[in-house]
Formats: sequence, C-alpha cells, structure tokens
Amino acid sequence: MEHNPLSRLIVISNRVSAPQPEQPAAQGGLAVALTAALRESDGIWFGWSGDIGARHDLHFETYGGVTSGTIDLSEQDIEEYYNGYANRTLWPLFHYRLDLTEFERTFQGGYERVNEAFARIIAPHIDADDLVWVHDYHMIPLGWLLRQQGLANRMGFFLHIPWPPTRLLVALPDHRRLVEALFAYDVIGFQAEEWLESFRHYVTHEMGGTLGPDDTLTVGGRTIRAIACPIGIDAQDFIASAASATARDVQQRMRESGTGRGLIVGVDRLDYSKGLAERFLGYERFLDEHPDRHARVYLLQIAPPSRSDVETYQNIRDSLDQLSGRINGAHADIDWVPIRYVNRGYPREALAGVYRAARIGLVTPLRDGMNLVAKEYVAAQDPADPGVLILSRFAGAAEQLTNALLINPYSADDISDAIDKALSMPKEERIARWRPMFENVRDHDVVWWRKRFTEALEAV
Ligand code: GDG
Repeated sequence: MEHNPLSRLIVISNRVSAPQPEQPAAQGGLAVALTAALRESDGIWFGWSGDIGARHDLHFETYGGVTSGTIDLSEQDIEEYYNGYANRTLWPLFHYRLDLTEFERTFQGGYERVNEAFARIIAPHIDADDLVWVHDYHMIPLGWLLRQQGLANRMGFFLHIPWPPTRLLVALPDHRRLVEALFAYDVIGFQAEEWLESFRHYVTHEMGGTLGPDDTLTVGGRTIRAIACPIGIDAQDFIASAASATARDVQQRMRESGTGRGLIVGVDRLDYSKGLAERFLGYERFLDEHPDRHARVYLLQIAPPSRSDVETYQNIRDSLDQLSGRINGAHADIDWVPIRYVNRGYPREALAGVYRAARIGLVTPLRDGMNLVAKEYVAAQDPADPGVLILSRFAGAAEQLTNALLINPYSADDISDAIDKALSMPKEERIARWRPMFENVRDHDVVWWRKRFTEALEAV
C-alpha cells in the first residue's frame, strides 16, 4: 500500500526559534520538535523577526535545513500588539489576573492590525495541501484572517497558556469575537483538561455550542475538534544534558559552594504568574518554623528578566529584590545566606546540572499553562537518588505529575510543610514518587506532543 507523502508543515508563532547561524542547534524543546518536522516536510516557520522596521517585509532564510520567514514590526506595532494586547491584556487575563489586565482600544486595534498583516503577507506562501499550525495567544485570530485570504487548508491552533474560566473571560471587551475567530481552525489544542473544560464551558454557555463525539464542538453549523494535548520536553536531550561534562562541573561547583547544605532550586522567567513572591514567603515561613534547619538548606532562585518593557514586570522585579533582601537580612548568618537570587540565564547544560544537584525542585506558579521546568527537573534526576518535586496544583503539569508534592502556592504553610516533608523524605519514597513521573516525562515528550497534534490535524 502506498503512503501519502508527508504534508508540508507551516508553523506560525510570534517568534521563530528555528536554528540560526549564531545558534546552529535549535534552542529549547519546542524549537527542536518543530524544527525536525519542518525539516522532514520541507516546511516554513513564520513569525516576527524581533526587529523594528517600518515596512512589513518578509525575509526568508534557510539554515540547518529549516526555512524561516520573518517580518519586521514597527515600534507602534510592538507597543500595541506585543507589549499591549498580548502581554498587558491577554496574558494577565488568561492567567486569572483581572487585577493586572489592561483594556485599551488601541491595543486591540494594534493586535488585529498586526494579525491582518501577518495573514496578508503569509497567505501567498501557503499551498493548498499544507498543514497550517498557529501558536499561542499572540495569534488567536490569524486562522480566521487567513480564511479571509481564501485559504481552505487544514489549520490548527495550540494555546500554550491557560484558558480562563468563562466568568473571567467575559470581562474582555469583544470576548465573543475572539472566540468566534477560533472556530476558523479545524483543531484547537490546550495544555490541560482543565483549560479544555473552561473552553467548552464558554462555547456551550456563551455561544450556544454543543459537544459531540471525539472532542468535537459545534457552533452554528461549524464543527471543530478541541483537544487536550500536553506539551513535553526533549527528554532524551535533557537526560543527556544532565549527564554532560558541563552539568557535572556545575554539580561539583554547587557541592563545593553549598558545603553539604540541601539545595532547593527554582528556575523561572521573571513573571508574576510564576508565584515567586509566594515562593519566597513560603520559604520564609519554613525558616521561621524550623530553626533547626537553618544553615542546612538554601534556596537558589534563577530568574532571568523578561518583558522588561512592561511596567508590571519592572514592579515585580523591584518587589522581589526587596523581599529576598529582607529575608536574607533577617535570617542570614556570617557563613550562610538563605536565598541566592540570580537575575540571569544559564546555558541549558548548566541548568541540568543545577537541577540534578538540587534536593528539591520548587515550582509554585499561581497559574501556568504547563510548566516545563517541573518536567526538566524530573528528567535531570539521578535515578538512584532522586530529589523531590514540589509542584503547584495550578500548573497544567500537575495533571500529569501527580506523584509530586502538590501544593497550593497561595499558602505559605503549604509550601513550608512540603519543604519540610521533602527534606525528611526517605530514599525509597523519593524513588517511588520519581519513577512514574520520569516515565511520564520520557514517554510524553515534545515529539509525542507534536505528533499527537499534527495527526489530529492530518485526520481532518
Ligand atoms: C510558556 C507557558 C508552557 C528558564 N530560565 C533559563 C532557561 N529557562 C527555560 C526553562 C524552560 C523554559 O525556559 C520555561 O518554560 P516554562 O514552561 O516553565 O514557562 P514559560 O516561559 O512561561 O512558557 C508554559 C510553555 O510555554 C510551553 O508550552 O509550559 O506554561 O507559560 O524550558 O528551562 N533556559 C536556559 N537558561 C535559563 O536561565 N537555558
């Protein structure tokens, strides 16, 4: 029997992370998974170049077998579409932070204008048989706009962040218009069952939609599939990173500088959704309640800055500086600092070494679509002597990593108790909890995720 040739894959996301001459290996799990599929199918990855430019020129580049098509945006575009609607309206709202959500007509206008420009520029480069896969909240209406350009392709959309409950979403002016646009896609993927349920709730309660078999949803005669399709990490690569010479060096450095103290690690973009202040307060509670543990543990928080053009992100940086300073001032001793707080990024292999050296991985987002750090921490552990993952129940990852110590990140008591429990946990229990999580991370890796999504799309 003859097999259909692989359909060409077109990926569209805000930023393109295909391999670059300065960075020959694709960075990050998502880039690796998509790059492989793009290379095999001779596909193209479209997105914003990251540069400012007056005209919306499309610039093609092929490197490492992958073609990317990038577009410059004007300063106004970046302010209204990226810093504005994407990061000051949708991001906080979808992370349940109505208090931080800004509603500005100019943001919405800029968002629609940039999405229209993307659709107009990209459409001529898409062939009828191509699979089109659009990513994330920056690009929600793009599929609908591509249809306006006459495209009848199979089109899918994957949301990397949570889908908010209906009662929050209706606070967004024109919420219905945004969700209706999603019905231009054939398949929509969410990170977790919980986000999928919220989406279904909106569609059935606000749009009069109905649920059908095989994850289908019908509104006004149009039927699409909405699935939960949790993203994974490049597990093999991460396991190898954790055993690399760099990772071993870093582990050694940590051991020497830690002088036998138990390391608790957190790694997050500096973002209010990650629950960093709550984490510090939970750790402070632990120090208050367990004086006997002083000088026997320390928390290393790696937090590279992100979105620093947005004021809320500057504020969070200031408040964390203060909080870590206060906790260290109150608890440190001449030869011990309870929190090492570092505002910079580290190479992947070094990070893997830090994870492996850590007794506890402390992951406490207030809301997170998935959270890959939790999976990376699990993948990096020594099978014979693994550390303990403490994980927020509000991360998408909690649906899969059920053997973690699941906590409520808003409760300092919960965080404190979990740290105490993790530090006293016998090796047998650590192994028994770690093993099923490891198998889950290994088997549901980023390639599994990509295949599950593209197969759903191929089947349309
Ligand atoms: C969004 C969603 C979803 C961090 N610091 C360094 C570094 N990192 C890497 C981590 C991890 C990635 O960044 C962060 O991924 P997360 O999943 O934790 O969080 P977001 O950036 O918010 O990602 C999230 C994800 O999309 C994928 O769908 O899981 O829910 O919010 O890989 O390792 N990497 C290096 N040095 C650092 O200092 N090399």
